Amino acid sequence: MAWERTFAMLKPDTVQRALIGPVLTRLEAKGFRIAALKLIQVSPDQAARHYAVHEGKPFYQRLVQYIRSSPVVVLVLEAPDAVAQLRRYVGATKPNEAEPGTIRGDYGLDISNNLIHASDSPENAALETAVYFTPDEILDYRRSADGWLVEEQA
Ligand code: FUP
Repeated sequence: MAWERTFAMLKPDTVQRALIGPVLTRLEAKGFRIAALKLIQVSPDQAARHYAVHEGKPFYQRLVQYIRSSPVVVLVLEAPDAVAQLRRYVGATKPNEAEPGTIRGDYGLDISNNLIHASDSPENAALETAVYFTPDEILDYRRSADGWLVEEQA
């Protein structure tokens, strides 16, 4: 399985609840390689681009307001099959459907304050990455442990 990139955001509730460290620890422990990482305040333009797919839905305004209510951490993560792997690890959107062991299942109670966003396809990962990162901010490197995580080298 080829290594691919995905995009993730540690949302305002993660930052405000001082859970950046625990969530990053889990992502690293799972094996994701961090290709880019920064703490930012989402701009109105970035919020509109990120959530364009939800424009017009009843929760859209609340979503945009929420994502701008605190700094967030944006990340580009790499792994074999990274998009699907991260979605599984994040857990379901609805808190009562997020399995224990997932990030949302272990840390969250609410559909809006659900800790982390993860792209749902490689195409959306590329689009969302471009909302928050310039190409030079995404680093191409290998870790010595990558060969212990998966037999096939990145
Ligand atoms: P997810 O991919 O699991 O992050 O969920 P979606 O892309 O479907 O939704 C994006 C965000 O909108 C979710 F993180 C939470 C919010 N949302 C609501 O607040 N109400 C809804 O009914 C659906 C989504």
